[in-house]
Amino acid sequence: MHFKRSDFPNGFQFAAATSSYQIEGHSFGGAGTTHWDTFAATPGNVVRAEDGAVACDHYHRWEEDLDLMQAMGLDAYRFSTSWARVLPEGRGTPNADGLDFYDRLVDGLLARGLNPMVTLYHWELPVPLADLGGWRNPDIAHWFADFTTVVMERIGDRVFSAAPVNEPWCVGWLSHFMGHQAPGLRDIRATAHAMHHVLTAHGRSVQAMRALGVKNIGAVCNFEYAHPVDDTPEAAAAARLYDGYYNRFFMGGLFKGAYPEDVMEGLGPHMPKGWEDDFALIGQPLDWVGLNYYTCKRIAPTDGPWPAHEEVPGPLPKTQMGWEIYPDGLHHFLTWVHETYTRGLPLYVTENGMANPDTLDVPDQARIDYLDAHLAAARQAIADGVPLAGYTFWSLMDNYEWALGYEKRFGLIHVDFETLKRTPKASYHALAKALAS
Ligand code: IFM
Repeated sequence: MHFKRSDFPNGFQFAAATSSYQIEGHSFGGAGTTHWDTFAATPGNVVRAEDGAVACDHYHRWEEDLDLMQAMGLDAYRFSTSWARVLPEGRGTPNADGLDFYDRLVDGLLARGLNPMVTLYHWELPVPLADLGGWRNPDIAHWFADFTTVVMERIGDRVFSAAPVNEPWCVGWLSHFMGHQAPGLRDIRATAHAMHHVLTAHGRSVQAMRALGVKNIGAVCNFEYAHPVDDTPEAAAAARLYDGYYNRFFMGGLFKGAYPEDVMEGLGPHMPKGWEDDFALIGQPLDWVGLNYYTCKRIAPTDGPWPAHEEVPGPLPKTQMGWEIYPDGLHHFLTWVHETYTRGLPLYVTENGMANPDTLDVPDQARIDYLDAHLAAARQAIADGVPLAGYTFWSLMDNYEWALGYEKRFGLIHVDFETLKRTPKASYHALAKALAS
C-alpha cells in the first residue's frame, strides 16, 4: 500500500463494512423471514438459490470477527441491524435475542476501541411487510420509524454514527425496475413509489433518532460514473439520464428539495399522490453523507421505452463482478457531492472494494492495487478541499453477495463456506501494515 495514516487528517476513520443478512446467518436467534429468503427460494433469482440462512455465522462468531478488526488496526466498523431479526413480524413485539445481539456487538466494539457505525436497513425486509406492499406502501415510512426507535432505544446512546438506509438506489431501482434484487419487480409504478418512499422513510427515521437524542446521523448512497458510449448527443443524453436516476435523484431529494427534471419525465406520471409535499420531511438536516463507490458504466441509447438506454461493456480492467476499475470516479463523486450538495458536511467513503476469485494460496494483489488506487483518489479529493472524514472497506470478510450467492469474494478476510474458517488475505495484512505506519 502506498499510504500511511499520517497522509490522512487527524481523527480519520478507517473502517470495514458488512451487512446483517450477508454475514449473520438468518436462521439463528429468532430472526423472522425476510423478502430475501423468499426471493432466493424462487428459481432463477439467485445463483444456486443460495440464501443467508447461515452466511458467515457471524451471529455466533462475532467475537472472533471483532478481534480480527482490532488486530488489523481499524478505527471503526460499519454494520447493519436486521429489521427481521429485531421485529420478526416487521412491527409489534421485538425479538429480545435480536436486540441483545446488537447490544453485545456494540459493547464488544467499544471494548476493542472500535467505533460502531450503524446502518438500520440493508435490505432484509420482514415478509409480513413485503405482503403489505413493502416499499410501495407509503406506510413503510412509519413502520421504519418505529423500527428505528426500537433499535436506537437500545444502542443509540453508544453508536459513533447512524444512517437509516443503505443505498436507496438499490432499494428503489435495482429491486423494483431491474428486478435484480428482492422483491424482484420490474414495474415503473412500483419503482417510482419505492424511490420516493425510501426517502420518506429516511426522513421519518432521522426524526425518530433526533427525538431520542442520537448523534451524528447521516445518509449512505451509492454512486456510479456514467460514460456516454460515444461522442453523439444521444449517447450524452443517455449517460446523463443514467446519472440522473442513479446519482442525482437521491441527492436532489435530500439536499435540493426536488427530483431531477430528466428523471421525472419518466417517473413523474407514476409517482405516489402528494409526493411534491414530502421534501421538508425528506430533507432533514444531516451531520454527514456516506458514499459507496465501486465502478463506472458505459451507456448507449436504444429505441426502447424510457429510459431508452442500455449498459455496454467498457475497455478498462474488470473485477470478478465484471465491473470496470475506475478510481477517478471516486474523486469525481467526492468533489461533486461536496460542491453541489453537501457544501462542508463531513463525507465518508462508506463502501469501496472489489470482488476477486480469491484462493488461500494466491495473494490478492489485485485487491491491494484496487484499494491503493482508490485511496489515492480519496487523498487527492482531500487535497482539493473535500472534508473527507473516513474510508470504509467493503467488505470485512467474504459473504453473501445477494443474487450472485457466495462465489463473489469481496472480503479482506477469506471465509471457507464449508468450515466457516476465517483467514486474513494479503490485502488485510497490507492494510494492517499501512494503518500501523
Ligand atoms: O455487497 C454489496 C453491499 O451489500 C452493498 N453495496 C455493494 C456491495 C457489493 O456489491
